[in-house]
Amino acid sequence: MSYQTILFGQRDSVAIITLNRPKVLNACNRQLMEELADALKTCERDPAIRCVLLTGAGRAFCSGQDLSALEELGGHGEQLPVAAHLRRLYNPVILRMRKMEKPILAAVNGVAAGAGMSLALACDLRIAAESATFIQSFVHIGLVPDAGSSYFLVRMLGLGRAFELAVSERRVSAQEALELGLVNRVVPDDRLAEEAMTWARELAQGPTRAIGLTKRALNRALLLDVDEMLDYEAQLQQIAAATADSAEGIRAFLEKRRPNFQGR
Ligand code: LHQ
Repeated sequence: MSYQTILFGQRDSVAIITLNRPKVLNACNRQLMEELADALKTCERDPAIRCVLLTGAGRAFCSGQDLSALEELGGHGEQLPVAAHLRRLYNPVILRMRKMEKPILAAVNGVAAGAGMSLALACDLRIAAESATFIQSFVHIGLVPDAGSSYFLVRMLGLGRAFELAVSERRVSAQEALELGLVNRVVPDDRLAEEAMTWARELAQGPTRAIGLTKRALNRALLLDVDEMLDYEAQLQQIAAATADSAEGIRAFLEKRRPNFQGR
């Protein structure tokens, strides 16, 4: 599939997906969501890809649903089939991101608004430029958080702070997002691309299976009781311990050298 609304490249086992509609701050229309889903499918399936880096072209990360393209949904006013649109285009992308057993790093280069903020939160890690901002734009237009924003916010912030953010018109700065735990790192704007790539490369050189299984564990840890979780950890460890990378990690430790993981 050739893409018009995203850029898709690969460097050093890192797939780089750039949302690319800069004139509308990378707002999501139907085509962008379909292309993003397709690119994520490739990332999932290609064993040579061991980390995904998601970023935006121009001055924004993503401004959420393209509000000038609502006619693509078909219908209007009360008849606007928003639920069907979310289920068809957004929810599969968010699920794919959470279920992909590879690390996904968001390089948040500018504003992340509405479902654009949801996309950033659906990544495993976030590095933000100093000037990046985060807005739960939904409430500004009389809507509720979607594309996973309510799920992620309440888990990352706790109930009180999630509610405050979801119903406020406030833009959260990168620094505040760091203090709240919404992003992992903040770097000067002109360092973002390089720092993000360095981090993505490090992640791509890791034991990919163990990292993927860790993601599976943390997804489940949000839902299970401690006894069930202990058992689930034991199951996952059985799988991880059988990987070539685990054998290499143990061998490298005993030989006092750095491991050379192959992602298997
Ligand atoms: C845009 C957008 C945009 C179109 C900037 N659409 N053009 C909802 C409904 C249905 C189904 C599925 O899901 C959803 C989920 C959602 O995501 S709802 C939330 C949708 N997003 C928003 O409400 C955010 C709207 N944008 C803004 O509030 C501002 O643009 C932000 C705060 C992001 C950035 O502000 P500024 O830096 O001041 O930029 P700007 O407003 O001047 O935008 C630059 C251009 O981009 C401008 O076009 P123009 O022709 O005047 O240069 C905007 O119209 C366009 N743009 N976001 N979502």
